[in-house]
Amino acid sequence: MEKWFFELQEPGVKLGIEYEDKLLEVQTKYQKLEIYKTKRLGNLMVLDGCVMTTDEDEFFYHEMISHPSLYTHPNPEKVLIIGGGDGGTLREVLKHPVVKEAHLCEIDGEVIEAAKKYFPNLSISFKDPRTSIFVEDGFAFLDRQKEYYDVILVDSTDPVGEAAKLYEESFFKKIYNSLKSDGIFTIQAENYFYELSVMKSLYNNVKSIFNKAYFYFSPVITYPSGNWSFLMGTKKYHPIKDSDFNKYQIKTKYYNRNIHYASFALPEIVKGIVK
Ligand code: AG3
Repeated sequence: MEKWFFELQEPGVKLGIEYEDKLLEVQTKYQKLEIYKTKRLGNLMVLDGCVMTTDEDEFFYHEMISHPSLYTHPNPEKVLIIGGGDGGTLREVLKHPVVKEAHLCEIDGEVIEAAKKYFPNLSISFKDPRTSIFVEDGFAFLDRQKEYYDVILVDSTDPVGEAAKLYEESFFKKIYNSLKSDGIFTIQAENYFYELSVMKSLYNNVKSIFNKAYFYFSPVITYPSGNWSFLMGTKKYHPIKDSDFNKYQIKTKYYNRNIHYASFALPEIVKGIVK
């Protein structure tokens, strides 16, 4: 008997992934966490019914949420990740030899524990000596860190439920205050095929705090529409003019210099929501 996991990605549209075993199903304090061993995509993590990551396609998302900011900032020594409990973003951040401190602030400790057990390839950097992990709410955490970080990355779930507040203006104000005067931040930003209005309000919220905001894009095979967006807010630097690829090389599967430049090209329908 075939066993399938389905995510209802949009009314009338489901993504199906065939699996061999369900490895975990728990209701944590914050969300329902499921892990599957799939036939084709390695292990799959699901939160509240939504695909978070799979072993096979995780690199698109984790490389692309990290490297554009880290190659735009000339010296990203102190980096904070909010969310990102699976460790994939942390692993990418720590590929940069200039990073001295990588802080991960994840509200749900059970996601971190599940990643250690079921996603060794993602959670590998929890042990890195440059890593500090904080299991707490990002809002409260940011209040204690004034002008401390060079880069902040927000690697969260969709803007519903507990995570909705991570997409609001008041949160971006806190991020702004926790960044140094030339800091950069990037947040995962849904997709323009189904969620253009979400992207529009996110853009407006970021733009009202940071004077510069730039969308960029990447495929992520298992996410709604298969094409994902990220939004970068910067205090000073420009992702095309200021990015520097000569400083050092890192090993990636998707990201490179030309992908960096190309990813910031705006489709016509997105041009309509930015100013
Ligand atoms: N964070 C963004 C996941 C959004 C996926 N949405 C969905 N499947 N409906 C992923 C966290 C991975 N570190």
